[in-house]
Amino acid sequence: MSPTKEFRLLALENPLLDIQAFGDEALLKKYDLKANDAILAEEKHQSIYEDLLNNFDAKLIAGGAAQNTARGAQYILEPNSVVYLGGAGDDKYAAILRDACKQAGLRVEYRVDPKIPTGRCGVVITGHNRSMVTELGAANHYDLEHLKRPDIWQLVENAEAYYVGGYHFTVCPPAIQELAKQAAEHNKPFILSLSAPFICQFFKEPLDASAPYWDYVIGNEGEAAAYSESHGLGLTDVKEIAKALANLPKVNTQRKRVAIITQGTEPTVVAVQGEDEVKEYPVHPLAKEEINDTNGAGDAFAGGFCAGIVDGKSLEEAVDMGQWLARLSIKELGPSYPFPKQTY
Ligand code: 26A
Repeated sequence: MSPTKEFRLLALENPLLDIQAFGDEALLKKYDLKANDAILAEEKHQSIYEDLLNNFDAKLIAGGAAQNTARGAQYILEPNSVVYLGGAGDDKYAAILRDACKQAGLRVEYRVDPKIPTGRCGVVITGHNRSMVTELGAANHYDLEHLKRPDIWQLVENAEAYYVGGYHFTVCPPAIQELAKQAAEHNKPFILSLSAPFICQFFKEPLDASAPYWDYVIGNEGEAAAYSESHGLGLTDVKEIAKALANLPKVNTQRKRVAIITQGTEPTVVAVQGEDEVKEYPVHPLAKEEINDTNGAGDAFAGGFCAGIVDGKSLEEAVDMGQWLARLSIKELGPSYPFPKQTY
């Protein structure tokens, strides 16, 4: 890939503002939340945002999983390397997001819906866990029309790699398929994150429709387990699940699929299509007292990994870049990266 070209990586998903606070068991119980999960808000969750802001000293932090990844990749790559697409409102929260992305040097092209509020994600931190409750708002209205707008489509055609956050399966699967096909037709890498167990369980159909296009599929141990269960694989071993993912049928036969499964502090598992051996890469150690919170750690891993792939690094080095960026993000509050910038 050409290092002088601009906006080589194009990412798509749901821009959200995180309303993040340190909470406790009682708060999780009040809203019927698991300690480590990501869900869409239901009626019973409606008051959590005000509750976090008023009673738990919540902070407003730029979020949206793939937007975090896009900021992360841009953190490592040359200026003007990454462009991010998604739906937002025209309000205070959108302004905060735009500002954070601008500071990170990330170009955003939002589909703006002035009538609908920007999406928000309540994040409850307890220990090393994070529980997320999302109200998608304007992010839920992203559409194919925006993707196909001539100026946006030009960015799509210009890009040399695509990253899609699996959370977007709840929003606009046709847009995901368009990017997937574009990647396969032009032999560009298509990178997908499984994002959350509920995507594997309840959005199986659009997920499976995109699977033949995955050149890289990234997930964590919980998502791998949910994938195995919802697809009747009968596998519980993470290495075996990674192997199964790597060997699913594939459209672009010029690239072997790679499945990457992170496991928190346990080694990152990497399986390559057609290869018997599944590799394990230990994570970069981090002292307990250096941990701020794990919100966005997986997104940061994906950001570092994408930067490596876009820059033509080896698989091993791309994994190392992912682990490096995840470690940096865990030391920050929320899905953020340290400034002044550190270099890989
Ligand atoms: C559709 N859903 C549920 C979501 C999300 C989401 N990003 C997009 N769509 N639910 C949580 N997040 C984001 O995940 C990040 C941590 O990985 C949060 O905004 C948080 O920044």
